[in-house]
Amino acid sequence: MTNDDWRATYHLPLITCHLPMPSTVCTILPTYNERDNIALLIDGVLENAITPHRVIVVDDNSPDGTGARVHDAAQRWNRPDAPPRVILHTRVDQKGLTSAIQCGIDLAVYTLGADIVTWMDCDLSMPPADLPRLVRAVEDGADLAIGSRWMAGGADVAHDWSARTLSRTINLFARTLIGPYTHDYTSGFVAGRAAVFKALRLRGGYGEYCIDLLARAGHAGYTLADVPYICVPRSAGESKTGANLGDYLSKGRHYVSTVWSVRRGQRASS
Ligand SMILES: Nc1nc2c(ncn2[C@@H]2O[C@H](COP(=O)(O)OP(=O)(O)O)[C@@H](O)[C@H]2O)c(=O)[nH]1
Ligand SMILES: [Mg+2]
Repeated sequence: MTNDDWRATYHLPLITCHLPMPSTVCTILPTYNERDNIALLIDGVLENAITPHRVIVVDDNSPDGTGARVHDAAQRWNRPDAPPRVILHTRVDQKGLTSAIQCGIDLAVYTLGADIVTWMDCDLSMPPADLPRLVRAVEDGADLAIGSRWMAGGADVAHDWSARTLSRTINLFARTLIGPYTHDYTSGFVAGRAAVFKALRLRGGYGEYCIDLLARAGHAGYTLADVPYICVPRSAGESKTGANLGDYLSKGRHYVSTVWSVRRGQRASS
């Protein structure tokens, strides 16, 4: 007997239930020498997940053995009868943060069919417990959600006064020149709809890619939502961009020139 036969025989009303399908989320974790952070981060992301959630680690063949730690985590999380939740993608012939994130996005969107893609640093400075709030913001209608330090509820307790002042100043400059699309153009803690990444590819170097992506997305009419979070100190290992005033000033110079070129691009296209 089919369902319809049962209904006809017992005069049952037809009840249709429209439950929203949960989004499938894929988090890209770009790593270079994050041996002592990566397993904790993978566990944190998957334990806090609010929807079907997978992790892709894009590791540039880290000499410290990060890949082996990911392999161990995959053994714990993956089941033979289900799609893998932890995927390790090792690159041997390419290096760099922007291309690593883009590589992960391509795998997530075009190979795994993810609805929402997120990424974050793998030093535990961006708490994985905050990730669901970014995912929720996208599920609630934003095209991109940005973990933001420079707004009410957000903060940076990882860096000293000079680095914080420089970051705030650059963000003020970016908001003034590019537009008030976000409070944290240099965030690097992002979640977004797959459709956005089908339309926009990452470009530019470390950190600059984030200014460039958020500016182009805002200018193209996508909805950006800021989600406050508190950036905490790196848990273990070393920063790849350096942590002294000279390093911050050098980063700042690249950020300022990116803001200028984005602004010029906006003017040329409008
Ligand atoms: N795959 C890959 N990841 C990188 C590379 N450089 C940095 N990362 C990762 O990018 C993230 C940000 O780097 P981090 O050292 O935290 O920079 P900071 O936040 O400026 O101090 C971390 O997860 C790094 O492991 C790279 O060349 N390739
Ligand atoms: Mg970091």
